[in-house]
Amino acid sequence: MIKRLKLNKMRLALLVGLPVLLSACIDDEVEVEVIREVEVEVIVEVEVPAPVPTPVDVSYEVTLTNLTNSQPLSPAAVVLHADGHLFSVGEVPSVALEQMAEGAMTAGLLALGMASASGAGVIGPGGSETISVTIQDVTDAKLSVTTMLVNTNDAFSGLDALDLSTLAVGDSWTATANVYDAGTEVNSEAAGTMPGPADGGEGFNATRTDTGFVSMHPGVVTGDDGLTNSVLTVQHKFDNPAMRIMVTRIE
Ligand SMILES: [Ca+2]
Ligand SMILES: [Ca+2]
Repeated sequence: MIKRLKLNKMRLALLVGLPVLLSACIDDEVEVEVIREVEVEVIVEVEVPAPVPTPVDVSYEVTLTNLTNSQPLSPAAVVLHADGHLFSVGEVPSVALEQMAEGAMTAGLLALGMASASGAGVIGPGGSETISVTIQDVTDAKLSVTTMLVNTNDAFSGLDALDLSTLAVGDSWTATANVYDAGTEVNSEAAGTMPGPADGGEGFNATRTDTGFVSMHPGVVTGDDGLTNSVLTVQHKFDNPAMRIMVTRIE
């Protein structure tokens, strides 16, 4: 037996009126179908996207000064990276480092950075250049710098993975940089083997003919030292350091 009742028509002072059909089996004999109108408050949750913060520029000026007597420095690579190293003494050099140290090619090293900048040109002995590099929202990058001593087979100077996290706006950091041997090309100092103005010889060569690891550079042997096939003179010799590096965070 079905008993149909209309019960309790309700109206709430809220939003939407909806007919609701309620069926209930009360016992074996009575089934009550309740129709009532209720008003339902509909709460619609709308996801409002969080405001996108405006990127903040973090910028550095890197001033390089050539301290050598007669070793032009190739256009420098200034690289901001998250971690890792561009070079490490005792470690096998990357091809990108080999290309820079033998032939002043920096594209490979520059590509390793979250941000990077290239020097505008050669820094002659006694000269300096300030290179700016900017990254957004990152204040704990590592800074690496490399440049080739171009009157050598594979000597370079630079800085590896300086932690910038403590450098506040306006702060500066200064150090002198030593000369390293990339370990990829034997230091023959012979005519035809060095790309700088003393020789005008070969730059990068994919063959590796040296120790195979990065080391401090032992120095060049020149014609004045009695190496008859060397195109270098005593003026091309260098004692560490070869470059001064000043880093200033400007924003
Ligand atoms: Ca070498
Ligand atoms: Ca090589």
